[in-house]
Amino acid sequence: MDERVGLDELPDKEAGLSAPEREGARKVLWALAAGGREMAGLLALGPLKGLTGAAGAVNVQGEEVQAFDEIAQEVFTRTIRETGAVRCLVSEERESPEILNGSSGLFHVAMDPLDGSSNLAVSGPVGSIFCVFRPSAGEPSDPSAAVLRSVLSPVFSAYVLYSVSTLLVVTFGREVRQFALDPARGEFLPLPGPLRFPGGGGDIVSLNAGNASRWREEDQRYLRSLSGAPYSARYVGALVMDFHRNLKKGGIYLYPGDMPKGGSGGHPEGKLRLLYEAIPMALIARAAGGEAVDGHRPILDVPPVHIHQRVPLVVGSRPLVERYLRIVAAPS
Ligand code: AHM
Ligand code: MG
Repeated sequence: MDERVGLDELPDKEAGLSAPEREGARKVLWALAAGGREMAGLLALGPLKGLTGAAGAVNVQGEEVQAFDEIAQEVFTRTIRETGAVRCLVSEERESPEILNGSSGLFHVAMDPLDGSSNLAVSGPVGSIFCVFRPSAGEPSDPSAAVLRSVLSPVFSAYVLYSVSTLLVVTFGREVRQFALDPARGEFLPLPGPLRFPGGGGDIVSLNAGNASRWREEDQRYLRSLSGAPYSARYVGALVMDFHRNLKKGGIYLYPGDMPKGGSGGHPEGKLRLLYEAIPMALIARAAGGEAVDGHRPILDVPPVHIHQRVPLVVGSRPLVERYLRIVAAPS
C-alpha cells in the first residue's frame, strides 16, 4: 500500500478521540515536529559549536548529562508548553513532573528528550521519544501519581530519529505513520505507509553482548540459541535507531537486566525507562504488528509504579519476540 497521510490528518483518523482531543493531539504533534526540526538543525552544528560533550552534571538517573540532553529538554518543554494542551510533563532529565498548563491541559506527556546522547561524541544517530496519555477522571492531586494513573490510557506515541535524515514516527495505536523532514521547507512530509514489520519477522538481533555474562541465565540461554542460527547482529547503542532499523528490516532489540560488575554499576531492573522508552516503543511495535515484553509479560501489562521506573525491554517483530519467549520459558 502506498498511501500518505499528512501529520495534521492523523488525529482525524482516530475514532476514539473527542473533538477537543483531536485538536489537542494535533497541537502536540506540531510541537514535536517543531522541536524535532529545531533539534535537527542544532545537532547538525554540534561539532562546530563544541556541543557534543558532557555538560558536567549527573541526571536523576545517575547518568552523565550531555550538553544536548539539556538543550533538547529546553526545546521540547517550550514547544510542548506552547500547545496549552498538556498538564504535566515527565522527562528523563527532570526528577519531578513539570506542571505546564495545569488542569486546562488535556494530556500528560512523558519524554526522553534526547536518547542515546553518548553517540553525539562520534556524530552517531540519536532520537527523541514521547508518549501522550489521557488523564483519568478524578485523578490524584500529586502530579506523579496523576501521570502514573494516566499511563493505562495512552493517546499516541512518537519518536524522532536524527540520522542521515530526520524522521518522525507516530502511532495512535492502530497503525504507524512516518514523516521525513525536508530541511529546505522546514516541514515533516509524509512517507508512504503504514509502516509494519516485514512478513517473516526478519533476522536482525540488537543487544549489548558485553553485558551478557551479567544477565539472568534465561537471557544467556537466548544468546546461546542464536549461535549457528540465521541471525545478523546490529547494535548502534541508540534505542530509536536500533528499533527503527529493526522495524524496517525485521529484527529484535534486547536490553535485559544486568547484575552489577565488581559490586557496582549494572541495571538489575533493566536500563530503559518504562514511561518514556519502553511503553512508547511497545505501542509503536504493536501497531506495526510486533510486540514488546519485559522478559516474561507484555510491556503494556507492566504496572507503572514510579515515573522513572526501569524495565527490561525486548521489542521487535512478533515471530522473533515469540521465539525469545519460548527460549526463556524453556526449563534449563
Ligand atoms: P540514555 O537514555 O541514557 O541515552 O540510555 C538509553 C540508551 C539507549 O538508547 C540504548 O539502546 C542503550 O542506552 C545503550 O546502552 P549501552 O551503551 O549500555 O549498550
Ligand atoms: Mg534514553
